[in-house]
This record gives sequence, C-alpha cells and structure tokens, in this order.
Amino acid sequence: MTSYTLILGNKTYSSWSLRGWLLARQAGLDFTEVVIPLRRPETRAEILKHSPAGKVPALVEDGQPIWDSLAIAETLAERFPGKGLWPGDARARQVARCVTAEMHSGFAPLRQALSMDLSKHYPGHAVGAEVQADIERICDIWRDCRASFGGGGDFLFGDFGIADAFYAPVVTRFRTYDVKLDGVCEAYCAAVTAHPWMQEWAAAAAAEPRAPEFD
Ligand SMILES: N[C@@H](CCC(=O)N[C@@H](CS)C(=O)NCC(=O)O)C(=O)O
Repeated sequence: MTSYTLILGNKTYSSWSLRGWLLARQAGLDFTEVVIPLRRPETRAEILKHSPAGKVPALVEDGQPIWDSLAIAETLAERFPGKGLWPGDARARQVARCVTAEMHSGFAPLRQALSMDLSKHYPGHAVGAEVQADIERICDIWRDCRASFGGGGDFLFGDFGIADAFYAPVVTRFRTYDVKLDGVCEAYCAAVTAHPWMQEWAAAAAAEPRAPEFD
C-alpha cells in the first residue's frame, strides 16, 4: 500500500498548508501529518528534511516528495479520479484550472496585507486600493463560478474540489479582516467555513500552542 506523509506549517497561519491538507482529506487519503512550526531558527532545516524547496506543504508519497500545493492537487486528482477533485464537465474543468492557477500565482497584495491568522478577528479593518482590487476580482470569480457551474452544490463547481481548497484560506482572511461581501459571496464563505474539513482544521488550529513568532 502506498504510504503518504503530509508536511505542514502551523495550522493557524499556514495558508498553503491548509490547501494541501484539504485536498488530502477530500481525496480520502490515509496519511500521517508532520507539523513544522514556521518562523523558528530550525524551521528551514526541518522542512528541508522532507521537501527540497524548503516550503510547506509537501506530500511525501512512498518516500518521494511532491513539494507544491498545485502539484499535490494534480497528483491527487490523478491518483483518485473518482473523487471529483476537478469538475467532470470539460468547460467547468478548464475554468476551475484557470481560477486555481490565478490564486496560485496571483493576489500578492491581498496575501501580504491580509495574512492568514485563524486566531484573530479585526472588526472594521480598512484595506488599500490594491487589496480592494484583489478582493473585487476574487468576488467576481466566485460569483461567475457559482452562477455558471455551481448549481449542483454549495461550492464553486458544485461539490467541494481543488478550486475551493485554493480559495479556502481567502475565506478565512475575509472573516479575520471583516471584509464585507454580497449575498452570493457571503453564502459561499459560509459554506466553506461550515465544511467538515474546515471545521476540523480550525479546531486543530485552536488547539495549537501559541506561536510568539507570529505576534
Ligand atoms: N508555491 C508554494 C508556496 C508554499 C509556501 O510559500 N509556504 C510557506 C508557508 S505558508 C512556507 O513554507 N514558508 C517557509 C518558511 O516560512 O520558512 C506552494 O504552493 O506550496
């Protein structure tokens, strides 16, 4: 049987780790978790024991590392074709790939200004113009996907899949930084937040020891 180990950062803060973990859960993977606290003197050396890029997440499959969240997503979709990680419809799948790639390579202002922190809530938090532009583009994506492909469920393409895993950290950021949303986007955020994998991750994050490196 193939063995899987998922290398993660702190669940409170590591947005890329959340993506990889959600995908592993959605794929139904039987895996062991290794959580490496970030921003400590030993962090890089510890991650390098598992992942040549020195970043988390990394999924180690029978001793072979897969060291990027998008590569993990594609590998799991390949290994578990019955799990619907990408949508079945060809056009929906193209769009799912586009919006996932857009998240993977973009939205730097939002990522920088609104870093993931599940332990905090900032009511009335103000954002600059670049971050606002990112928020608006993300909301356009969510509205378009929900209207065009989301009819079969509560998520971007109906059932929970790779695109949702990639936007899940954004959902937590919108909650943390009190971003005001329209009805469609608010409902999407509520569905993601209520998803059992997200609840499980949030509970594990709440149980983590305090990390003064992030104060
Ligand atoms: N493109 C990578 C980005 C991964 C990434 O930047 N991860 C951050 C944590 S969220 C990291 O490992 N940082 C290393 C460190 O803080 O030492 C992916 O998609 O997996």
